[in-house]
Amino acid sequence: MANVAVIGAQWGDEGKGKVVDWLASRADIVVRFQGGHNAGHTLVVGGQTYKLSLLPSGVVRGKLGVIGNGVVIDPEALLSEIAKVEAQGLKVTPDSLRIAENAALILPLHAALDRARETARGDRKIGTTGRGIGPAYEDKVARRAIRACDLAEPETLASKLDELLLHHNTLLAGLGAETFEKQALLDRLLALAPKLLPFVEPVWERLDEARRAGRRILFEGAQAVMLDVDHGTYPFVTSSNTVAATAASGSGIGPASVGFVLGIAKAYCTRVGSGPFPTELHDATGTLLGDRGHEFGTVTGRRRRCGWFDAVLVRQAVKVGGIQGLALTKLDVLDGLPTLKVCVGYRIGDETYRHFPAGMRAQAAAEPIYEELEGWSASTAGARSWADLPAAAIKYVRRIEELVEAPVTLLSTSPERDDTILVR
Ligand code: 2SA
Ligand code: MG
Repeated sequence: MANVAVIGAQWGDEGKGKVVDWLASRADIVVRFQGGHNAGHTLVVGGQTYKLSLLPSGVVRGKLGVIGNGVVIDPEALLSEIAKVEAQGLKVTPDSLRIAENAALILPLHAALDRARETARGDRKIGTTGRGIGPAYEDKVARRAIRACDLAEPETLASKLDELLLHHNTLLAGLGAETFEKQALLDRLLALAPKLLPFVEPVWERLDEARRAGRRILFEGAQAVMLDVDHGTYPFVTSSNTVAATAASGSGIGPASVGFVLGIAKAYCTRVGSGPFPTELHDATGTLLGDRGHEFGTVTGRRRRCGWFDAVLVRQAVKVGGIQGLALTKLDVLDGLPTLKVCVGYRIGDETYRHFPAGMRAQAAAEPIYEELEGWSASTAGARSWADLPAAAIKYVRRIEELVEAPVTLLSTSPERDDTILVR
C-alpha cells in the first residue's frame, strides 16, 4: 500500500474513523493535518469503544500518531483526551505521539469568543462546535497565534499574550463576554508546557525520514469537503481547508507524498450545524435515517440533519478534493426502504444546475432534482462480500459511481472494522 489520504466527501461524520482505523492497521504513521478537537471519531476495537477527537486514530492501533502544523491544538483538551484513552488501557507517550512545533494553539479565549459570537449571531448562527476553532485559525493567519514551540520560551509567551489580549479582550468586551487576565493565562500555559513539550518536534523531518525509508503514511482528514473554508458551503463551513491538498501543507510534506486520496461518503447524507442542505428530509424517512443511523455528533451530541444522497455535491467534492476512490458507508441504514432517491441536479428559480453554485442565496434556494432507484428488502448489515449484497443494492452503488465520477473502492456495512467490502 502506498500512502493514503482519507477525507470526508460530504459534511462530516461519514464514518471516517472506521475506515481510517481499517487502513491504520496497514500503515506505519497516522497524521492529522487540519481541524482540531471539533472532529470526532468513534472507533470500535475489539468491542471497546474509543471516542477520539484530536488524537490521530493510529494511537489505538499502536501506530505512531502525528499532529501536523495544520491542526489547531487545544492543549488542555489534548491532555484530557490522552488521560481518557489511558484510563481505557492505552499508553500515549512520545514514542506513540508527535506534535508539530509550528502548530497553533487554541486557548480558552478562543472558545469564549467562538461562543460569544454564535450567541450574538442569534438565528444566523453557524452552528459551530464552540471549541474555538475559527478564532484560533484567525489568529494563525493574523500572525499572532501562540504555537506549540512557544511553550519552551516564557518571554515569547508573555509578549505574545500581550498582543493576543489586546485584540481578544476588546472583542470579548464588545460582545458582553468576560475578558481574560494575562497572568492567569500565562500561568496556565507554563503549567502545561512540561506536559506537552516532550511530544513537540519538527515533525516534517520525521515524515521526510519516513518517506525516504518507504514507511507508509496515512493522512487522516477531519470534517469534510463541503465544510472546506474555500470549497464548502461558505460561510457555513469550518475554518480550515479540508481537501486532500492540505495533507501536504498541513503536515510539511510535498504533494507527491500524499498518495491515494480516498473520500468517505455515507450512502445517504447528514449535516450538523446550520447551512444549506438541499436533500434534507423533514419527514418520517428523515427521522428513520437518523434513528437507524444513530445520527448524533460524537463531540457535541447534536442530532444530525438527514437526507438523500446528493450526487451533485459528492461529485463536486470528488473534483475539488482530489478524491480518487470512494468508501461508501452505512449502506445498511437504507435496508428495507422501498424506493431511494438520489439528487442529480438542482432547480434554482427557472434554471437547472449540475453543480452547487457558490452564492448564499442560490445555495439556500436550490431544489433537488431526484432520480429514483429501487430499494432492497434483504439486510446488508454486516455483509462482507459483494456476493452478499442484494442486486438492487449493487445497482444503487454502481449508479452512485457513475454520477459522482469516482469508483467505490470500499463498502462499509457496520461499525465493526471487519464488516468492510473491498470492491476493487
Ligand atoms: P467549527 O466548530 O468552527 O469547526 O464549526 C463550523 C462548521 O463545521 C461543522 N463541523 C462539523 N460537522 C460535522 N462533524 C464535525 N465534527 C464532530 C463529529 C461534530 C459533533 O465528527 O462528530 O460532534 O457535533 C464537525 N466539526 C465542525 C460545524 O457543525 C459547523 O457547521
Ligand atoms: Mg465525526
